[in-house]
Amino acid sequence: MNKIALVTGATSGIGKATAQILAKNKYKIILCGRREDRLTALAKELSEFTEIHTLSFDVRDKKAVFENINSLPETFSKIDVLINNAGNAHGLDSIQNGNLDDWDAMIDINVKGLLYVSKAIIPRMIEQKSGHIINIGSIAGKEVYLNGNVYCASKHAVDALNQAMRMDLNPYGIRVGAIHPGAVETEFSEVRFKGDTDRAASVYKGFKALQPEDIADIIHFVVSRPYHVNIADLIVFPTAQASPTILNRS
Ligand code: NDP
Ligand code: 8X3
Repeated sequence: MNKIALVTGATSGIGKATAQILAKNKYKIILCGRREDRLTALAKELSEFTEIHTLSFDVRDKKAVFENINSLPETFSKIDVLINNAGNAHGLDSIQNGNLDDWDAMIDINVKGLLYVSKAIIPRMIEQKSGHIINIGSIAGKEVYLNGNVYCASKHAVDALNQAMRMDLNPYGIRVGAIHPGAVETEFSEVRFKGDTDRAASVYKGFKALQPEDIADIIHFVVSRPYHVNIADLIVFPTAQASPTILNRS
C-alpha cells in the first residue's frame, strides 16, 4: 500500500519540492498551507502521479489545526510521514529594535505551529506503532547570528523538540529526525524582508545557494531508508557556505 505523507508549508519552497518528489515516488500526499490557490494548483499538478488531499489552515490557529487534521477522510487517515516544514523568518533586526509582531509570528508559527500539528498527528502514529516525523530546523537552530535573535531561538527550539520527540516517541517505534539547511533559495527571504525583492535576491547573490529540490531530495532519501535506520540530525550547506555568515561569494 502506498505510504501517506503530510507536508506543512507545501505551497512554496522546500515543502512544495518535497511534495513533488514524494508524489513522483508514489506517496499519497496531504498538502497543507494557507494559500488555497497554490494548494489547488499543486494538487492538480501532482494528481497525475498519486492521490492528493489538501488542507488549508494557519498552523497558528490550534482549533483549525485539529479540525483540519481530524477531518481527513479514511483513505488519508493513516499518516506514515509528517514533514514539519511550515515556517519563516520575519525581520532581521537587533533585539533592541525587534518588532513584537515579527517575534509573535516566528514563535507562533515555527514553534507552536509545529507543536500543534505534531500533537494532532502523533496519537495516530502511536496507535499505528509506526511513523516518521521530519522536523525542518535550520543552521539558525545550531548557531546564532547577528540580528537573527528570535528566528534563531525559534529554530533552536525546533532542534530541542526534535531531540525530545525522538526520546518520548522511542517506545512506539516512531522515527524522528531533523534536517537543518543553510541558505536555500526560496521565498524565505522575501517573507523575511516583507516583500523587498531586491534585498531578498541579494541574499543569494555571488554563490550557488541550495535549491528547494536539493533538500527535497535529501528528505526523500531520509524517508526511504529501511525502517531500522533513523537519520536523526542533518546539517546541509551549499558548498559556498561554512556558517550562517561565512559565505564564499564571487
Ligand atoms: P517559503 O517561504 O518558500 O515557504 C514557507 C512555507 O511555510 C509556505 O508554504 C507557507 O505557506 C508556509 N507557512 C508560513 N507561515 C504559515 C502559517 N502561519 N500557517 C501555515 N503555513 C505557513 O520558505 P522555505 O521553503 O525556505 O521554508 C520552509 C522551512 O525551511 C521553514 O521552516 C524555514 O524556516 C526552513 N529553512 C529555510 C531556509 C532557507 O534558507 N530558505 C534555511 C533553513 C531552514 P502559506 O504562506 O501558503 O501558508
Ligand atoms: C534560514 C537560514 O541562515 O538565514 O533558516 O537563518 S538562515
